[in-house]
Amino acid sequence: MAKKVKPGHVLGGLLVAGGIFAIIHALTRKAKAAGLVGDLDNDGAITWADYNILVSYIVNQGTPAGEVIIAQSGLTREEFLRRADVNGDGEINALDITALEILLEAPPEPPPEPPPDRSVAITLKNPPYSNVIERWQMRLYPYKGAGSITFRWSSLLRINETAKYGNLPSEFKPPFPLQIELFYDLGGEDWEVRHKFQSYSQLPGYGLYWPVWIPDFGSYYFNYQTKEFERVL
Ligand SMILES: [Ca+2]
Ligand SMILES: [Ca+2]
Repeated sequence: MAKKVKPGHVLGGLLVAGGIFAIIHALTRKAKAAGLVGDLDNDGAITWADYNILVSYIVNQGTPAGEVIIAQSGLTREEFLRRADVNGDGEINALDITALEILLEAPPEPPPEPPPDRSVAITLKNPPYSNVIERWQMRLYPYKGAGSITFRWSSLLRINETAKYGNLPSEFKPPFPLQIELFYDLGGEDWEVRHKFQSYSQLPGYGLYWPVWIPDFGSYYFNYQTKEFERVL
């Protein structure tokens, strides 16, 4: 990081010299905005190096030395002047140094938190009775604690289809228990449960249970052979 140069007293008598450039600047303000205001070395970021350039420019504004600073920036003249007007008031003066200083000393804005993806998707892997099982269905329960009667049904899925539950409300907290039923086709619209299990023994009507839990929101395979959830990458 370049050493910060304090503008201090050197600026006092030099601000008037900016007048002619303020006029030029005003004429070019409509130019298409291309880069970051304040980025005078054109490296894509605002740093103390830009601050030092701005101070040097303002000190030398209206002199050949000022023109050299513009030329060294690699920017077009109008783009340099646009970026040097940090506070956007149409003039380049000490107020822009203050504005740039505020930008530099402000804590960086934390990146916005992406909203959590409150969805669960389960696909079966190695389901049993693969010669006769054609459909499956699943219920997703909201939390590991027993006793909840709130749950989400999947539709009746083909055996290779994924059960998806999107926009789950806040009461759905991982890890999630589940119930699965596997069906075979009786013909017509009739299906018979061939196999079922659940994460709990307590819920009625499900003798089989394996104490396995969907670990989190996200997409998983449930591997019937290992009885584990495998995250879908
Ligand atoms: Ca820069
Ligand atoms: Ca300004």
